[in-house]
Amino acid sequence: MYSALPPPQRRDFISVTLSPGEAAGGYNNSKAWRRRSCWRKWKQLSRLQRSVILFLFAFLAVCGVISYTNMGEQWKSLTNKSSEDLKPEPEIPGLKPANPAVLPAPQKADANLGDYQELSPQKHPKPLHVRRGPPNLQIRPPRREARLQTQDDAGRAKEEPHPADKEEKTEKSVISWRGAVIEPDQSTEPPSSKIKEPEKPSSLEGEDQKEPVPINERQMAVIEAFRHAWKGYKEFAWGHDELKPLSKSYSEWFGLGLTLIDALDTMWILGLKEEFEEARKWVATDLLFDKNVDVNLFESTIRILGGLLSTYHLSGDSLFLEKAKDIGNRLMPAFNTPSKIPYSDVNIGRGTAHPPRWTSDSTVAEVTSIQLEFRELSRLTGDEKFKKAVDEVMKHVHALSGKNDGLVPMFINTNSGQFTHLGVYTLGARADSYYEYLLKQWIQGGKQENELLEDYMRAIEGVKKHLLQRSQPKKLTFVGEFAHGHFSAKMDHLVCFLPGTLALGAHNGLTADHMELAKALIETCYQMYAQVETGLSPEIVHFNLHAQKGHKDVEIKPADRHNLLRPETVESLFYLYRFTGDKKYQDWGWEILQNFNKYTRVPTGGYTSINNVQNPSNPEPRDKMESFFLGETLKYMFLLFSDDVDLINLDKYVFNTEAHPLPIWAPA
Ligand code: DMJ
Repeated sequence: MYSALPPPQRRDFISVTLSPGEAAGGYNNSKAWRRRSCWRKWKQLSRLQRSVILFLFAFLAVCGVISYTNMGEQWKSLTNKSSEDLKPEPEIPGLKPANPAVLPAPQKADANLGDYQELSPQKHPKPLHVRRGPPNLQIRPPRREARLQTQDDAGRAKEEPHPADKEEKTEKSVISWRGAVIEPDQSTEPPSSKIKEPEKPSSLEGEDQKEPVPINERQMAVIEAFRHAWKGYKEFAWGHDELKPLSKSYSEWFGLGLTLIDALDTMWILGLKEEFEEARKWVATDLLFDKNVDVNLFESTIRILGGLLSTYHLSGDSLFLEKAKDIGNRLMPAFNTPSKIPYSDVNIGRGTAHPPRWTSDSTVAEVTSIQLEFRELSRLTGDEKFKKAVDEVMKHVHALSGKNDGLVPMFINTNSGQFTHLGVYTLGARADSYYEYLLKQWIQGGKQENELLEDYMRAIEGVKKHLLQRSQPKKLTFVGEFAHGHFSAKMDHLVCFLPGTLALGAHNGLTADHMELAKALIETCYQMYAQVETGLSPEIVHFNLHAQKGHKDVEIKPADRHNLLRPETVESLFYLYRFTGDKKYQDWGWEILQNFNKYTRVPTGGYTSINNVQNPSNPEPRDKMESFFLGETLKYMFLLFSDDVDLINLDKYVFNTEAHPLPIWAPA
């Protein structure tokens, strides 16, 4: 019998066996029988017994009514209280951000509360607030109104956990560079390779409610410079890629409003809400990616995808995430190559990709400096395909032969997947951000992906072994190039990202000598400005290896004496100032800003690249303002002059190579 029965489908079933009599008896019959027997029993009781029972019933009924009324009162007050807790904070006039941020979902606050209680049951649970108005930023818009809001928040802040409690939580992962070799924190679980749930923008996760540091005069000067640049762009190039400030027109590269998108998060950080609002409207109505246009994968990733993602994080406005998803998807055909090393160009309207016309190579920097953005896009959308595609590139390059002590050649073939043009090693154009992204991906992923760290550490050793030299007469440490067995004392201005990256690594627990090297190199980058007639660096310098009377350390060839308003030196000054607090870095940045104002500012609006940094009386304006001047150079200037470490906190954000801050993922 048992074996003939089908196996139970679920473990929690209940079987009831009815006896034939019960089954046949029927429900009504048995109920009537029970009624009759109760009545008979009641009749058999004495009068006293009946009275006692009736009295007990009456007493219980009265008690029941009283306790019901009390519970009702309590319940009413409880529900009133919780709905007050959930009521949005009163809005403070003038404090609304340019775009109201997406409000945090109440259940998210609940979830946080749960985590918090679980982690530290001895601490008071955080009160549940659903905030309106400006998003609770880890960066705070540096505005006067923001300060007013913080005063208003003061009472509320009392209810927040003590900052020391928070420090206690983060202490483990923040390791100072000071003091020899410091092991990175490896105590947390490796990040899951599977993306599970879409993430929320980081603006909604901030806890900080400290008093914002007031902006100072130098920061005001940056705001003024930005406004001047923006005035030119708005008047003569609105919605186009780049401003041509002298001819009062514009140039088109992708036809996607490159300057506007690159500048979005800078406006947010500088607190320029009117400008931000106007630009946001353009993104909402005019930024359309359904265009038959070829874009460069790397440039559109770092500027457009990166700019949209960081603006989404800072503002909490889902418009930017929607646009980021759109462009991200349209760039994916680039990865359809035999080797999975992406092509350099994609037609975002047609969904086709191809290498440049003259070669099937991509540059190494291009294919290895799109990872921060695509990985973040996967995290936000829950769609793994973006991360998978770019991680595959990194894994492939990690395993590839042809490196020289961790230094990579400049080109990689999209068919074979092999490095090409072997034998030339530089930290400048075509390789630069490969090194930068090794470190930054490692930081982004919570310092768990050891291959990235390995490659980075090996590469820096390679730099020390093959590319470092000292100039004469000032003995400046510089990074040259190595071509087919020969050292060349040539250094691109692009290489000046390196001091900042080294300092960031040291701050994240890598060896203290990286910080020493960073300090030496930033001095050199500063000298690339200071030793030049206009106080502005050329695109490329050659260092003197031998002392010669009347010669400076820095030599400039006629073809290299242009300046494109590039950010790398100010970028590194910012990192160095953040991590050392040495004011000289701010002073150097201030000199550079003044020289930009002196030689590149166009009176009718905008700034221009120049052709000759050696001729103060005629620096030969080139009539072009690159989008990175607003996206990077002015943003890093503003951050450099700030003393507020929470204005883009470097333990919470990592900048992409176009200065767009993306959140560091919490360890799994
Ligand atoms: C920017 O687009 C990025 O910083 C890139 O990594 C290098 N070139 C420019 C700025 O110089």
